[in-house]
Amino acid sequence: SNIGKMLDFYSQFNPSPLSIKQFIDFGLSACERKSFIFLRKELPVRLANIMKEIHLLPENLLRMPSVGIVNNMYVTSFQEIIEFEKVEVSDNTLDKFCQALVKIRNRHTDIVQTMAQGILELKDSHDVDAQTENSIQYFLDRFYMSRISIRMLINQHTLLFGGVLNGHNRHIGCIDPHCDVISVVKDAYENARFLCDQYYMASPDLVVKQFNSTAVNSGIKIIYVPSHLYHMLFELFKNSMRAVMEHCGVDADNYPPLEVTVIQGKEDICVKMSDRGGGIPRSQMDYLFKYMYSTAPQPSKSDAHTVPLAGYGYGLPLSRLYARYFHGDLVLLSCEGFGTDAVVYLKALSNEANELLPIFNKTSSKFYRTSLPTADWSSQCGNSMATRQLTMG
Ligand code: W6P
Repeated sequence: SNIGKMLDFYSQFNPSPLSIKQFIDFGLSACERKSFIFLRKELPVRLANIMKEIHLLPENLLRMPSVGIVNNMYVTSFQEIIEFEKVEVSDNTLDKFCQALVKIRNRHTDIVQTMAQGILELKDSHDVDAQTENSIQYFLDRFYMSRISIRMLINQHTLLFGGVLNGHNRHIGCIDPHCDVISVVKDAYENARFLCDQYYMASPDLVVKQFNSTAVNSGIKIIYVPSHLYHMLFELFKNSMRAVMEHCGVDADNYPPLEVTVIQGKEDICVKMSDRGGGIPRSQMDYLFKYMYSTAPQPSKSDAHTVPLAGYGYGLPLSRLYARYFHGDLVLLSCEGFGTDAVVYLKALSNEANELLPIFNKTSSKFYRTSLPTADWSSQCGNSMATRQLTMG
């Protein structure tokens, strides 16, 4: 088929990762024509790379209605963009392209929920073996990372060229060249606390510290996408608040505060969030980032006033993807019986903050066909997760 040929063609190319510095330079030169020429190739390449991978999913999952819906949306969006493959570049073309991007962004708004629905459909209809689970984890990390990256490209183009120019705004697209980390910490805290207060009628305080190893304490600034940082911190705050409230009990007179330390290093900026929420045992740690264990039916809309603060939904795995997207990371370290530290690592230098993108190739396709390694460490306790970590090196 024609669409199949086009997918084969575009999936041969590797996506071209951009650094935050390149996004900034691109935004400052602000040539819509250049951006259009780049995106009309790059977007189909990124779409095709991940669409090829959808087809390698375990058949059981591929047959689920929601996964079919997701796939069809990708096909539609892919077709809409390759319409621009060899049109003449006129002002009209550029306008049409912006409109197409907005339409595509809107179409894909609920993809995360739809995909989660597909996982539920699978769990309800089949027994999911460890092999399938492993493939799903591998796929979803790559699928959601691809989605983050495509939305970033679309947001940059539409913000820079789609609307009215706002000269008073220091942002370049969705990037803030002077993103004040502590402001984002406080913003995320306030909004998480609002939810916590609603649910528990109380909330732990926040103590912020900053440590600047390279210069005087003049605030810690980073060139970054504030919405991504906010997303990660809001998620971590909700988890920490829930842990503290559940651990100390809602009738406590006071709660141990959440401590956030923001550290400026030469290479990294670290945001460490410490709670005394009782921690989690090591045996449960890996589950926090597993999509299969985090997929529970959404509470109905009529239950809106009783939704828990943090449901261990896809919040943590997605937050870690946001961190990794520009070569940062999100790491948890817990002491059961005491509390948990979460650290968000960000690249301090914008030229080192490159997009991390999944590429479709022999290695990635092999992953879906390769069986899990058999254990070569004894494990009487049969903790399959811990054992697998060791055997996979
Ligand atoms: C906990 C569990 C958790 C997950 C993520 C972040 C913080 C925390 N605290 O007890």
